[in-house]
Formats: sequence, C-alpha cells, structure tokens
Amino acid sequence: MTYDPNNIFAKILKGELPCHKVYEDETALVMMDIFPQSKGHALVIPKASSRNLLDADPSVLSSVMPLVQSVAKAVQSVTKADGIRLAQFNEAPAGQTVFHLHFHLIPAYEGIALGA
Ligand code: DGP
Repeated sequence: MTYDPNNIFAKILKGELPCHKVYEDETALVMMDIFPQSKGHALVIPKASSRNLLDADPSVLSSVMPLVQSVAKAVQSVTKADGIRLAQFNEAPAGQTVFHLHFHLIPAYEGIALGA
C-alpha cells in the first residue's frame, strides 16, 4: 500500500482545503471531525506522509503520542465528557476511509452510546 499525496488530509495540511483547526505545530494538526461520532470529536493528524500505523516511522509515533494525550485532556476538559475513546484504523477492512495517519479522540457521555 502506498501513500497518496492527494488524500483529503494531505490537502488540508497543505491548506488546499478548509478545516476547523484547533491546534497546529511543526509536527501535527488537530481539527474537529466533519462527521463527529459525539460532541467534541477531534482528529490528531501527524504532518508526516504516513498512510497509517502500519506505514508510519516510529519517530512519528513517539512525537505524536504526547500530543494525543494533551488533546485528550483538553477535549475532556472542554466537553466535560465522562470518558474519551482513542480510535485509529488501518486499511479499509478495518474501517480506514482517509489514508493519512490520524487518531480519533471521541468524547463519551454517560447514558449516550457510542458507535462500535
Ligand atoms: P477513518 O479514516 O475511518 O479513521 O476516519 C476518517 C475521519 O475523517 C472520519 O471520521 C470523517 C473525517 N473526515 C473525512 N473528511 C474530512 C474532512 O474533509 N474534514 C474533516 N474535518 N474531517 C473529515
């Protein structure tokens, strides 16, 4: 499997498509998911050109995971969620639809079921 430099997230990272950006630094961008699974669903997107976890350089993972944790805490603080689901999909059979590495942070609320 190869990396398509024209995938939607690559275009967002290049500024060719809009997004609801909540954070950006030299290594990653954080934006709100356009199809949220719950209120406050955010995506952490490393800027490196990785298709997914199977393709990513370990250095990308080690630099992004502290940001994933920071964003999880920020999302929890802002939404007052009762829990946060971290999700990440690799290849279409596993549910990946955008083929640029990203991490979902999905707030969970007592009494409101999240999708599988
Ligand atoms: P997946 O590849 O299944 O891990 O999920 C991709 C997610 O990206 C999905 O929740 C919907 C979201 N998404 C797709 N296109 C766009 C877009 O153009 N902008 C934003 N903000 N999110 C998008």
